[in-house]
Amino acid sequence: TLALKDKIVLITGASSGIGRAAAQQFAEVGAKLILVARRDERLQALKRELEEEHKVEAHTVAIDLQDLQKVSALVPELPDSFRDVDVLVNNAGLALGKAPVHKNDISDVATMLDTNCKSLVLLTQKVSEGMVKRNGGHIINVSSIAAHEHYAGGSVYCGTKAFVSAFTNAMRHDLVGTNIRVTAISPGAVQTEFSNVRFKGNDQAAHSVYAGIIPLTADDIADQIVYAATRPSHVQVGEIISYATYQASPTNMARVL
Ligand code: 8X3
Repeated sequence: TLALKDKIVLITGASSGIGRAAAQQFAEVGAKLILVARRDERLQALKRELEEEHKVEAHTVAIDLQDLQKVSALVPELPDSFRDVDVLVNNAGLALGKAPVHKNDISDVATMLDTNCKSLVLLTQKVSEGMVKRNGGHIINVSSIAAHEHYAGGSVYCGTKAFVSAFTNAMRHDLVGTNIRVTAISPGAVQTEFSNVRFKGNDQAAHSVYAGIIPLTADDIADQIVYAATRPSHVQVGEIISYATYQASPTNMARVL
């Protein structure tokens, strides 16, 4: 799509899952990528792949998004040719554990709040400053169906995603009257490393999340992100909520396959 040719797209959590798939799909349509994640080796491999296969430029930033000083410094430290971000994809986020509220692990709680909420707010502030000056841009926040439908063992994760959705909708008010678009993408069951992270390497627990259904894929969600980003400039997609077909909520899946 011509609309994204040479546009600068910054993606957090770009080394795996939805973020990685989004980087590949944006590269396919000729965007320049800023890839942000912790794992530098994976970022370097992805950068090489995108540059070789799609002939686009990519810049990597290997930081832990929990480090708010590094998040603050991210935009000022970008090379000049990457500084004017056109599309910000706040994709990085995680769930840790499924503890009930009276047993929440406070260190897990802090990691979820820092990554899913605090760092997203800070990076959005830093990138949107430039977007407001240039009067244009698109902020795409990856939320979850967990923002809308809450479940036992998800008090903090669901809370962080409800935050992401509310933050997204409120900032649309702040930015109304500008050419900046604001979108939330709220997926259901997507098979990525999400559940391996949530269950801390208990692969059987992770696997059972998707048992008996055909889960969404990272590419399915990347497709929605690129869809939102490629609408004509007068069209602002507010939110895309999607489920696996054999899923009706985070906890209601027909495991019949
Ligand atoms: C999606 C995963 O289990 O909260 O974020 O629906 S879940």
